[in-house]
Amino acid sequence: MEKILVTRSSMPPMEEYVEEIKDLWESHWLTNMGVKHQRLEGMLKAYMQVKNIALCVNGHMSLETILSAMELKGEVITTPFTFVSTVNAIVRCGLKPVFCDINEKDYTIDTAQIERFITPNTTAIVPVHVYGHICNNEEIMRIARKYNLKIIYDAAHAFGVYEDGKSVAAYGDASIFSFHATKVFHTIEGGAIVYNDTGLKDRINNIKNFGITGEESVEYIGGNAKMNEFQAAMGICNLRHIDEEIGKRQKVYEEYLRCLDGVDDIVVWKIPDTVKYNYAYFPILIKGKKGIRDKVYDSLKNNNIFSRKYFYPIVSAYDCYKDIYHVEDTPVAQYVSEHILTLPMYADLTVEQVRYITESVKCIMKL
Ligand code: T4K
Repeated sequence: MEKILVTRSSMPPMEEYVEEIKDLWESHWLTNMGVKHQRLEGMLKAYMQVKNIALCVNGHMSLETILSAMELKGEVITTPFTFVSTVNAIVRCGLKPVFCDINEKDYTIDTAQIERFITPNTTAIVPVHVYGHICNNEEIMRIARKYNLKIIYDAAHAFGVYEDGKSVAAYGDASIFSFHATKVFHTIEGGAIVYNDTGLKDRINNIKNFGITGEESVEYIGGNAKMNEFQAAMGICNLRHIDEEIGKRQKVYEEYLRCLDGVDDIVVWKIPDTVKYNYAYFPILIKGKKGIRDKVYDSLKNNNIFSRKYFYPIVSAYDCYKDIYHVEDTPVAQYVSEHILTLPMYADLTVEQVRYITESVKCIMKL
């Protein structure tokens, strides 16, 4: 039996990619904001309905770049139920993460609790649209306005998500996206910053290129976060197939729902009627005793099904953070991380595979 991994990168037709990269052999221009980079930026601006975008080498550097371009200082409120990148980027930019708990409904930041973490040192909120579940933007915006805070969304999982016809990329002062190979839309490795303030354009583009502002001038202490031409070419090809990609994922998702309907102790997030989802992940929350999720995870592995515990442990439990933070301070995040399991999800997952996965889950839960 072939291994079923948690995801599998979608590939455009090989001939299409080869055709797309051919002219790079003529131009010899391989990186540093070349023509493919510019073209993909234009295509993404239209697709994501945004006025400003900066492509980056990956999602992580997108977050570091925008945080430094905004010249933030002090404390930033975020959640520990995320990939470690979110928090590492905040810390690496000299900021202090302050952890707010998540809500039980969709695992995004619990907006009812944000205000109690605000101090005179708070300068921003970095909410995470985890799994592509949209945060309560209206409430986050109300709080940010009241306390004069910036909002930078970690939208790594949320490419192609819309609410009431509006792109998720339009929320906040800025959002970052990941275009990693494991994502709904990918550029092999890659990412992007979308942002409202057009005045930040030069600073962002300079910071992603070492802070260089001219042949003999460096105005910022930047890094190297540029997307190269081969990455951009992959993005151009993949973007042509994005509707098909999301459509196929939707079918997988619907099959999962059919197969898991009525199973006791398994909770699946319900897509709100107002949301056009991207079907990025298929997390299930397994209720019951602590340890049941691990039992399902291990047994699935024995059946050659490689689910993942995204996101366990929560970031505050990692060695590099555990002496500063306490997992008990965010009990919902802690509970969810111990009970969540992301089942395999990708466009080419077959109906038979979904049935095999869900039958395996059901059998294990009965034992
Ligand atoms: N913020 C959030 C909330 C994030 O989740 C992430 C990244 C970021 C920020 C940072 O964005 P990037 O800098 O990565 O653009 C994966 C991804 O590497 C990472 O992008 C993602 N989140 C995270 C949730 O998952 P791993 O360590 O779990 O990946 P890995 O190598 O175990 O791969 C998972 C599965 O994907 C494999 O079992 C098979 C499949 N796969 C993997 C690769 C590398 C493919 O099919 N093709 C591939 O090339 O982190």
